Amino acid sequence: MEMRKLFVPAIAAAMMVGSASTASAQTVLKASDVHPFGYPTVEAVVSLGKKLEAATNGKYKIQMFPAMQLGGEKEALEQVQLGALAMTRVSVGPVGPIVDEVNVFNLPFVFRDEEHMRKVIDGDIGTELLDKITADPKANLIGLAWMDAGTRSVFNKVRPINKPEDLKGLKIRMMGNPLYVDTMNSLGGTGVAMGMPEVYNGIATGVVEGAENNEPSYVSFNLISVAKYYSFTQHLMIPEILVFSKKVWNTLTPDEQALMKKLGREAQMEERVLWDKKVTEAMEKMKSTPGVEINYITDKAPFQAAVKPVWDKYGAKYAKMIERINAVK
Ligand code: GTR
Repeated sequence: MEMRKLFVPAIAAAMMVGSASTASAQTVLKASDVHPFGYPTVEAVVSLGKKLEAATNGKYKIQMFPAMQLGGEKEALEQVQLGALAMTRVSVGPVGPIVDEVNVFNLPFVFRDEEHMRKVIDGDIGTELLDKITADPKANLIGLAWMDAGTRSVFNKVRPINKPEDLKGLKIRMMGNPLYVDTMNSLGGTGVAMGMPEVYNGIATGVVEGAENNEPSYVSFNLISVAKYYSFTQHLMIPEILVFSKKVWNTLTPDEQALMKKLGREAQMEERVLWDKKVTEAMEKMKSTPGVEINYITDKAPFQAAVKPVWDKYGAKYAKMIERINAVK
């Protein structure tokens, strides 16, 4: 067996391990996502689970808890750190306060466009930042894969936003990361940190006047029914991340870990195909929903100028990384 193992690729070896242990109990790896089934990030992880089950001959199975069944992303990350969940797909937003290096992706207008962002997460920088998460001794996480979450724009129930001044007096929900609250405050609005489970009611009851997100989330979380003005401010392009529990990871064999990494990379690529379709669907829904008003902003310069204090405050320590991100063509 040892000799044979030397000559077979890691993946085949992992399969052999699986087939040799068909009699033993199946290990259920619990996964979570704030989005429902059908959403690109959820489907990419479900697909990863099917492949994992096949490749290990049923030794492992992924059980998905979607749609905020287990709470928001902060809670999910805590569960993964403890090992109660094997993995979760979250925004880079809530990972920033745990592993500071990834906060570079949370800077407003850091990517030129989505193609640029994809090249960065697929390339050396993406791999390096996943490894930084894994290497962080206090994070207890394994950075497994990136996913695409398009571009975030402001929506609210008061008026369309065409210039930063239009945000004056509006309380806008941001994800729980001080960098985002500062971003909204610099843009002219008032940033309010809140978990996703509170956003719908928050807007409906007027705790905040709006929030910001990509088109699929605006539709999927049904925020479209409480905040009718969607303005393409496109101020943040935050990738999503699939993190694995270090505690659970350490129970996998090296071959199984290699298999998980390979499947993670495949999930990264599969998700974006689903993503592009989802954005088109969401736009159709937004255009066909009575009362929804969409406005495009052709000149982003005033918004980019407004966030200069955020760059002054947070940008300096990422200067080298930002240079490298800019150099990705
Ligand atoms: C979505 C993202 C989620 C979560 C959510 C939010 O776009 O997919 O991971 O970050 O936004 O605003 O809380």
